[in-house]
Amino acid sequence: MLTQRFTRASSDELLSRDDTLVVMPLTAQCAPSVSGVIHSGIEDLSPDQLNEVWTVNGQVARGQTGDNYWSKTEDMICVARWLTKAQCEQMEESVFEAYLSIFSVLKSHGFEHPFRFWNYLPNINTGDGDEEIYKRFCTGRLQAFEQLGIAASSFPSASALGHHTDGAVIYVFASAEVPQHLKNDKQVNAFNYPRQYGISSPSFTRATALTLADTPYLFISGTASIIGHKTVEVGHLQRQLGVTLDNIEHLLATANPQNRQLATFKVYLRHPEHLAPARDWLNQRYPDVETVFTLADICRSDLLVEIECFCH
Ligand code: 3EB
Repeated sequence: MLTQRFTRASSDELLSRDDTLVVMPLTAQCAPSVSGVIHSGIEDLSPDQLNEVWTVNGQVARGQTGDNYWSKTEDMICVARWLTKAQCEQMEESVFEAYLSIFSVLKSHGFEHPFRFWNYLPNINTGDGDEEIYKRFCTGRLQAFEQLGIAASSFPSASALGHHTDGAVIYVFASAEVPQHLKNDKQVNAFNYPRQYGISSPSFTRATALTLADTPYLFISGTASIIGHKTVEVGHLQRQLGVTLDNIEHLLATANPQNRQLATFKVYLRHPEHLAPARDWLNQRYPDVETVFTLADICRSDLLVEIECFCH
Protein backbone atom coordinates (compact mmCIF):
# COMPACT_ATOMS: atom_id res chain seq x y z
CA MET A 1 0.00 0.00 0.00
CA LEU A 2 1.35 3.39 -1.06
CA THR A 3 0.11 6.30 1.07
CA GLN A 4 0.70 10.04 1.13
CA ARG A 5 0.41 11.93 4.43
CA PHE A 6 1.02 15.48 5.63
CA THR A 7 2.42 15.32 9.15
CA ARG A 8 4.11 17.30 11.91
CA ALA A 9 6.59 14.43 12.47
CA SER A 10 10.16 15.54 11.78
CA SER A 11 11.94 14.58 8.60
CA ASP A 12 14.64 12.72 10.64
CA GLU A 13 12.02 10.68 12.45
CA LEU A 14 10.16 9.89 9.24
CA LEU A 15 13.36 8.88 7.47
CA SER A 16 14.29 6.50 10.31
CA ARG A 17 11.13 4.43 9.68
CA ASP A 18 11.48 1.33 7.50
CA ASP A 19 8.29 2.01 5.56
CA THR A 20 9.14 5.58 4.49
CA LEU A 21 9.67 5.82 0.74
CA VAL A 22 10.39 9.54 0.63
CA VAL A 23 9.91 12.69 2.76
CA MET A 24 9.30 16.16 1.34
CA PRO A 25 9.91 18.88 3.96
CA LEU A 26 7.58 21.71 2.91
CA THR A 27 10.04 24.56 3.45
CA ALA A 28 11.68 27.22 1.29
CA GLN A 29 14.78 25.23 0.48
CA CYS A 30 15.45 23.45 -2.81
CA ALA A 31 18.69 21.46 -2.78
CA PRO A 32 19.83 17.85 -2.46
CA SER A 33 20.53 16.39 0.98
CA VAL A 34 20.25 12.61 1.46
CA SER A 35 18.41 9.95 -0.55
CA GLY A 36 14.86 9.72 0.72
CA VAL A 37 14.50 13.45 1.51
CA ILE A 38 13.35 15.87 -1.18
CA HIS A 39 13.69 19.55 -0.34
CA SER A 40 11.48 20.99 -3.08
CA GLY A 41 11.28 24.67 -2.15
CA ILE A 42 7.48 24.42 -1.89
CA GLU A 43 6.39 25.85 1.50
CA ASP A 44 3.52 24.85 3.75
CA LEU A 45 1.36 27.97 4.19
CA SER A 46 -0.05 26.86 7.54
CA PRO A 47 1.85 27.43 10.80
CA ASP A 48 2.12 23.64 11.26
CA GLN A 49 5.42 23.14 9.36
CA LEU A 50 4.08 19.96 7.82
CA ASN A 51 6.21 17.41 6.05
CA GLU A 52 4.83 15.41 3.15
CA VAL A 53 5.62 11.71 3.42
CA TRP A 54 5.01 8.73 1.14
CA THR A 55 4.99 5.36 2.89
CA VAL A 56 4.94 1.83 1.52
CA ASN A 57 4.58 -1.76 2.69
CA GLY A 58 7.85 -3.64 2.67
CA GLN A 59 11.49 -2.81 2.59
CA VAL A 60 12.80 0.44 1.06
CA ALA A 61 16.27 0.72 -0.49
CA ARG A 62 17.83 4.15 -0.97
CA GLY A 63 20.86 5.28 -2.93
CA GLN A 64 22.49 7.74 -5.28
CA THR A 65 23.60 7.35 -8.90
CA GLY A 66 25.63 10.39 -9.94
CA ASP A 67 23.37 13.38 -9.19
CA ASN A 68 20.20 11.28 -9.04
CA TYR A 69 18.82 10.36 -5.60
CA TRP A 70 16.56 7.31 -5.49
CA SER A 71 14.36 5.28 -3.12
CA LYS A 72 12.69 2.07 -4.21
CA THR A 73 10.61 -0.94 -3.26
CA GLU A 74 9.96 -4.14 -5.18
CA ASP A 75 7.21 -2.36 -7.13
CA MET A 76 8.29 1.22 -7.76
CA ILE A 77 11.07 3.80 -7.59
CA CYS A 78 11.27 7.51 -6.78
CA VAL A 79 14.13 9.41 -8.43
CA ALA A 80 14.94 13.06 -7.66
CA ARG A 81 17.39 15.37 -9.37
CA TRP A 82 18.16 19.02 -8.62
CA LEU A 83 19.36 21.87 -10.84
CA THR A 84 21.68 24.46 -9.35
CA LYS A 85 21.04 28.19 -9.65
CA ALA A 86 23.63 28.29 -12.48
CA GLN A 87 21.97 25.36 -14.28
CA CYS A 88 18.63 27.20 -14.04
CA GLU A 89 20.16 29.98 -16.16
CA GLN A 90 20.27 27.44 -19.01
CA MET A 91 16.78 26.10 -18.34
CA GLU A 92 16.12 24.30 -21.65
CA GLU A 93 19.47 22.48 -21.76
CA SER A 94 19.47 21.67 -18.03
CA VAL A 95 15.93 20.26 -18.06
CA PHE A 96 16.71 18.25 -21.20
CA GLU A 97 19.78 16.71 -19.56
CA ALA A 98 17.99 16.16 -16.25
CA TYR A 99 15.15 14.24 -17.90
CA LEU A 100 17.55 12.07 -19.94
CA SER A 101 19.56 11.32 -16.82
CA ILE A 102 16.46 10.46 -14.77
CA PHE A 103 15.24 8.10 -17.50
CA SER A 104 18.61 6.33 -17.62
CA VAL A 105 18.34 5.69 -13.86
CA LEU A 106 14.78 4.42 -14.24
CA LYS A 107 15.96 2.00 -16.92
CA SER A 108 18.96 0.76 -14.94
CA HIS A 109 16.67 -0.14 -12.01
CA GLY A 110 14.10 -1.87 -14.21
CA PHE A 111 11.33 0.68 -13.58
CA GLU A 112 11.00 2.06 -17.08
CA HIS A 113 7.52 3.54 -16.83
CA PRO A 114 7.14 6.93 -15.12
CA PHE A 115 3.63 7.47 -13.81
CA ARG A 116 3.95 10.79 -11.92
CA PHE A 117 6.38 13.74 -12.27
CA TRP A 118 6.77 16.82 -10.06
CA ASN A 119 8.71 19.85 -11.35
CA TYR A 120 9.46 22.75 -8.97
CA LEU A 121 11.22 25.73 -10.54
CA PRO A 122 12.40 29.21 -9.48
CA ASN A 123 10.94 32.38 -11.08
CA ILE A 124 8.50 30.29 -13.11
CA ASN A 125 6.58 33.32 -14.46
CA THR A 126 9.67 35.46 -15.17
CA GLY A 127 10.45 36.38 -18.79
CA ASP A 128 8.29 37.64 -21.63
CA GLY A 129 6.46 35.43 -24.12
CA ASP A 130 8.43 32.35 -25.11
CA GLU A 131 11.27 33.45 -22.81
CA GLU A 132 9.19 32.78 -19.70
CA ILE A 133 10.95 30.24 -17.46
CA TYR A 134 7.96 27.85 -17.58
CA LYS A 135 7.97 27.89 -21.38
CA ARG A 136 11.72 27.28 -21.49
CA PHE A 137 11.20 24.38 -19.08
CA CYS A 138 8.50 22.98 -21.40
CA THR A 139 10.94 23.10 -24.33
CA GLY A 140 13.64 21.16 -22.46
CA ARG A 141 11.11 18.57 -21.26
CA LEU A 142 9.52 18.10 -24.70
CA GLN A 143 12.92 17.76 -26.38
CA ALA A 144 13.87 15.06 -23.86
CA PHE A 145 10.67 13.09 -24.50
CA GLU A 146 11.25 13.42 -28.25
CA GLN A 147 14.87 12.28 -27.91
CA LEU A 148 13.69 9.29 -25.83
CA GLY A 149 11.06 8.40 -28.42
CA ILE A 150 8.21 8.79 -25.92
CA ALA A 151 4.90 9.60 -27.64
CA ALA A 152 2.30 11.96 -26.18
CA SER A 153 0.07 8.95 -25.38
CA SER A 154 2.75 7.85 -22.88
CA PHE A 155 3.19 11.22 -21.15
CA PRO A 156 2.60 10.73 -17.42
CA SER A 157 0.71 12.88 -14.94
CA ALA A 158 2.67 15.86 -13.64
CA SER A 159 2.73 19.09 -11.71
CA ALA A 160 4.93 22.10 -12.56
CA LEU A 161 5.00 24.96 -10.05
CA GLY A 162 7.19 27.85 -9.04
CA HIS A 163 8.81 28.34 -5.63
CA HIS A 164 10.57 31.38 -4.16
CA THR A 165 14.11 30.13 -3.65
CA ASP A 166 17.11 29.19 -5.80
CA GLY A 167 17.51 25.90 -7.66
CA ALA A 168 15.01 23.50 -9.17
CA VAL A 169 14.02 19.89 -8.55
CA ILE A 170 12.46 17.25 -10.75
CA TYR A 171 11.24 14.04 -9.14
CA VAL A 172 9.34 11.08 -10.48
CA PHE A 173 7.57 7.87 -9.45
CA ALA A 174 8.00 4.97 -11.88
CA SER A 175 6.95 1.35 -12.14
CA ALA A 176 7.87 -1.80 -14.05
CA GLU A 177 4.25 -2.20 -15.21
CA VAL A 178 2.81 0.04 -17.94
CA PRO A 179 0.47 2.65 -16.38
CA GLN A 180 -2.73 3.94 -17.98
CA HIS A 181 -2.63 7.64 -18.94
CA LEU A 182 -6.00 9.37 -19.03
CA LYS A 183 -7.52 12.55 -20.41
CA ASN A 184 -10.05 15.10 -19.21
CA ASP A 185 -12.58 15.59 -22.01
CA LYS A 186 -13.51 19.04 -20.61
CA GLN A 187 -9.94 20.18 -21.25
CA VAL A 188 -7.75 20.14 -24.35
CA ASN A 189 -4.84 17.73 -23.82
CA ALA A 190 -1.98 19.89 -22.55
CA PHE A 191 0.29 18.42 -25.23
CA ASN A 192 -2.16 19.80 -27.82
CA TYR A 193 -2.46 23.33 -26.39
CA PRO A 194 -2.43 25.94 -29.18
CA ARG A 195 0.67 28.02 -29.94
CA GLN A 196 -0.44 31.01 -27.82
CA TYR A 197 0.55 29.10 -24.63
CA GLY A 198 4.16 28.65 -25.66
CA ILE A 199 6.55 27.38 -28.27
CA SER A 200 6.57 23.85 -26.80
CA SER A 201 3.36 22.38 -25.41
CA PRO A 202 3.39 20.92 -21.88
CA SER A 203 4.21 17.18 -21.85
CA PHE A 204 1.80 15.70 -19.32
CA THR A 205 -1.53 13.92 -19.11
CA ARG A 206 -4.43 14.77 -16.77
CA ALA A 207 -4.45 11.55 -14.71
CA THR A 208 -2.64 8.23 -14.51
CA ALA A 209 -4.05 4.95 -13.16
CA LEU A 210 -1.94 1.97 -12.19
CA THR A 211 -1.88 -1.06 -9.93
CA LEU A 212 1.05 -1.71 -7.59
CA ALA A 213 1.18 -4.96 -5.58
CA ASP A 214 -2.50 -5.63 -6.36
CA THR A 215 -3.66 -2.18 -5.16
CA PRO A 216 -5.08 0.25 -7.72
CA TYR A 217 -4.18 3.96 -7.57
CA LEU A 218 -5.13 7.11 -9.44
CA PHE A 219 -2.80 10.11 -9.65
CA ILE A 220 -4.43 13.36 -10.75
CA SER A 221 -2.12 16.00 -12.22
CA GLY A 222 -2.01 19.59 -11.08
CA THR A 223 -5.53 20.76 -12.01
CA ALA A 224 -6.65 24.35 -12.42
CA SER A 225 -9.41 26.64 -13.62
CA ILE A 226 -9.03 25.76 -17.29
CA ILE A 227 -11.85 24.79 -19.66
CA GLY A 228 -10.88 23.72 -23.17
CA HIS A 229 -7.52 25.47 -23.27
CA LYS A 230 -8.63 28.76 -21.69
CA THR A 231 -8.20 30.05 -18.16
CA VAL A 232 -11.63 30.91 -16.76
CA GLU A 233 -12.74 32.94 -13.72
CA VAL A 234 -9.67 35.20 -13.81
CA GLY A 235 -9.29 37.09 -10.53
CA HIS A 236 -11.81 35.04 -8.48
CA LEU A 237 -10.37 32.56 -5.99
CA GLN A 238 -13.59 30.77 -5.03
CA ARG A 239 -14.77 30.48 -8.63
CA GLN A 240 -11.35 29.15 -9.73
CA LEU A 241 -11.65 26.59 -6.90
CA GLY A 242 -15.10 25.67 -8.23
CA VAL A 243 -13.86 25.04 -11.78
CA THR A 244 -10.79 23.18 -10.48
CA LEU A 245 -12.94 20.83 -8.38
CA ASP A 246 -15.37 20.38 -11.29
CA ASN A 247 -12.40 19.21 -13.36
CA ILE A 248 -11.23 16.88 -10.58
CA GLU A 249 -14.75 15.45 -10.08
CA HIS A 250 -15.04 14.94 -13.83
CA LEU A 251 -11.77 12.98 -13.85
CA LEU A 252 -12.98 10.88 -10.88
CA ALA A 253 -16.18 10.12 -12.80
CA THR A 254 -14.75 9.51 -16.29
CA ALA A 255 -10.99 8.81 -16.01
CA ASN A 256 -10.96 6.48 -13.04
CA PRO A 257 -11.02 2.90 -14.38
CA GLN A 258 -10.72 1.28 -10.95
CA ASN A 259 -13.09 3.70 -9.22
CA ARG A 260 -10.59 5.08 -6.71
CA GLN A 261 -11.52 7.59 -3.99
CA LEU A 262 -9.89 10.92 -3.18
CA ALA A 263 -7.34 10.51 -0.37
CA THR A 264 -5.29 13.72 -0.46
CA PHE A 265 -5.17 17.20 -1.94
CA LYS A 266 -1.93 19.13 -2.40
CA VAL A 267 -3.13 22.69 -2.94
CA TYR A 268 -0.90 25.36 -4.46
CA LEU A 269 -1.88 28.99 -3.78
CA ARG A 270 -0.24 31.95 -5.49
CA HIS A 271 -1.12 34.41 -2.71
CA PRO A 272 -0.57 33.63 1.00
CA GLU A 273 -3.68 35.66 1.92
CA HIS A 274 -5.77 33.07 0.07
CA LEU A 275 -4.98 30.41 2.72
CA ALA A 276 -8.02 31.15 4.91
CA PRO A 277 -10.63 31.42 2.14
CA ALA A 278 -9.26 28.39 0.28
CA ARG A 279 -9.18 26.32 3.48
CA ASP A 280 -12.74 27.33 4.37
CA TRP A 281 -14.00 26.51 0.88
CA LEU A 282 -12.32 23.07 0.71
CA ASN A 283 -12.88 22.00 4.32
CA GLN A 284 -16.58 22.67 3.93
CA ARG A 285 -16.88 20.52 0.80
CA TYR A 286 -14.15 17.89 1.36
CA PRO A 287 -13.77 17.45 5.14
CA ASP A 288 -12.47 13.88 4.74
CA VAL A 289 -9.69 14.58 2.25
CA GLU A 290 -6.30 15.13 3.91
CA THR A 291 -5.12 18.49 2.55
CA VAL A 292 -1.99 20.62 2.59
CA PHE A 293 -1.96 24.26 1.46
CA THR A 294 1.30 25.43 -0.07
CA LEU A 295 2.65 28.68 -1.50
CA ALA A 296 3.52 28.36 -5.18
CA ASP A 297 3.35 30.23 -8.46
CA ILE A 298 1.13 28.48 -10.95
CA CYS A 299 2.55 28.23 -14.46
CA ARG A 300 -0.08 30.53 -16.00
CA SER A 301 0.07 33.98 -14.40
CA ASP A 302 -3.74 34.25 -14.40
CA LEU A 303 -4.20 31.13 -12.25
CA LEU A 304 -4.57 31.67 -8.49
CA VAL A 305 -4.80 28.03 -7.44
CA GLU A 306 -3.90 24.54 -8.62
CA ILE A 307 -4.73 21.23 -6.90
CA GLU A 308 -3.27 17.75 -7.35
CA CYS A 309 -4.77 14.55 -5.94
CA PHE A 310 -3.80 11.06 -4.90
CA CYS A 311 -6.59 8.48 -4.91
CA HIS A 312 -6.75 4.88 -3.70
C1 3EB B 1 -2.68 23.30 -16.94
O1 3EB B 1 -3.63 22.54 -16.78
C2 3EB B 1 -2.14 23.98 -15.71
O2 3EB B 1 3.57 21.57 -17.22
O3 3EB B 1 3.69 19.72 -16.07
C3 3EB B 1 -0.64 21.65 -14.56
C4 3EB B 1 0.00 20.42 -14.34
C5 3EB B 1 -0.05 22.60 -15.38
C6 3EB B 1 1.23 20.15 -14.93
C7 3EB B 1 3.12 20.78 -16.38
C8 3EB B 1 1.20 22.31 -15.96
C9 3EB B 1 1.82 21.11 -15.74
O4 3EB B 1 -2.17 23.54 -18.05
C10 3EB B 1 -0.68 23.92 -15.61
